[in-house]
Amino acid sequence: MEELAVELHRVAALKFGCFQLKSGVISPVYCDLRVIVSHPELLTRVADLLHQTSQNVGAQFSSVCGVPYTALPLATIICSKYQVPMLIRRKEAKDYGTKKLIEGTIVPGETCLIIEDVVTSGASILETAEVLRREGLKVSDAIVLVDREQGGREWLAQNGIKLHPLVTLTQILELLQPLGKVDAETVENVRRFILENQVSCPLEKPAPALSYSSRASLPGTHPLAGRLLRIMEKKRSNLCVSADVTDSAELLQLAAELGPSICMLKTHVDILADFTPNVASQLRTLANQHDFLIFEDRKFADIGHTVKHQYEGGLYKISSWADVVNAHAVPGPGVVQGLQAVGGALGRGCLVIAEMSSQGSLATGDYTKAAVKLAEDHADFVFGFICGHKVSDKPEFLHLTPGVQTQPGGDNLGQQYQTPNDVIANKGCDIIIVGRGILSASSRLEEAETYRRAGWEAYLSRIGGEEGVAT
Ligand code: 5BU
Repeated sequence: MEELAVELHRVAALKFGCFQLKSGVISPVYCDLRVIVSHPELLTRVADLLHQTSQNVGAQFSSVCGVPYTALPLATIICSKYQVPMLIRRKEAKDYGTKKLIEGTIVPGETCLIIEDVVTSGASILETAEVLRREGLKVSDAIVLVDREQGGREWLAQNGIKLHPLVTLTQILELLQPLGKVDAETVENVRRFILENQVSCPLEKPAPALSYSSRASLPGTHPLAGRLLRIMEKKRSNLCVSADVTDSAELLQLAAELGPSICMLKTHVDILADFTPNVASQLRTLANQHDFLIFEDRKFADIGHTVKHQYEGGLYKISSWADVVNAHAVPGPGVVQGLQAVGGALGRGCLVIAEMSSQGSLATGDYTKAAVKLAEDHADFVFGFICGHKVSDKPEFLHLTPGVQTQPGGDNLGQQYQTPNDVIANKGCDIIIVGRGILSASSRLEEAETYRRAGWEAYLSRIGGEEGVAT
């Protein structure tokens, strides 16, 4: 270990002095272990020691994954020398919609060992572990060259990962000081720095969820999403009623009666037996009067050229009265671009269907990720998702969830229900879409109010507020 400490110091992988970190904090020590790639002997020695540690601690594994980038060559040497299959984690976030996140053969159920050069908070290790775990692999141990002792070990332990460092920062100092490589003052400064800069465990302190109204004014929020978020806050409603009726008079009656309780009315205009343009204009009047948005659940899914016509023309002229429409991601960007060519100038907005509530839906995994990317790439027109759980961390995007009833369950044609509390408080979505849960009640208004209250209370519990403080 003494030899290792001296070598790391010699090649300036460890520097002592006064360094400003990315966070702005001044640190008396700087670990730049990337430089070891320029010192093949040291690189091989470190790889050997990492492997030896994995054996000493009895770690069981079938593959090794180095946290990108510094640990990649270390993992490569270990895998090559000791004949262990390697996995490579891709780091290019941009490609995540279309490219694999892990290269190499994944055998779900097997255990992968993580290799890392230096650990501070443990966030990089955990990120890598999460990607591996999502692919079905088990991760229980991480071997690391240097532990900065700033809380990473504890955080990883809470997430089921044992951290095994070759050496800690304190041990390095204890080895270097008697050799005259660092003075007593430096040792003391580093000790104090470690004590005063413990990284708090992100899991213990989740970022507070933003309120609807604060999200309304974010610079990246689409104007229509901003309007919707303000309506939600003003009416204390995250309820969208799915007005799945086949008679126009009933639709208008529903909009008039439930208008004050909802932030949005969802229609399927093509199930109306007696649609006329006058129905659309009366619906518009009611929407303006009661301050809710109209969402035509048309689920466009064709090439851009065709959806332009479907949106603007035909019998329904959807773009002339619906604030919001939705689109499947399956055709690729053209579908959104075609819709935007019509709706963009009218101030309309679009939701991308990232997931569906129906049993056996194919909109999962990489498809969902690609749908999120499609939305992010067209954020000047797409302002959210239809989904069953929160699919994007960007607070500018809204998550709307169909398949909601007070009792979980389903119907006999594959619909699956979650409760308002599950959708809003646990899954982190923003709007509940309720059809039959309200439509089949003897008093639709009373039932709508029950859903509105349930959705709103779940929202308040999510943002950690109480009635009256969600501003
Ligand atoms: P329900 O009566 O609450 O089951 O009606 C749900 C509505 O939401 C209905 O109009 C569906 O067409 C719509 N929906 C859905 O249920 N699931 C989805 O994934 C999508 C839309 Br997209």
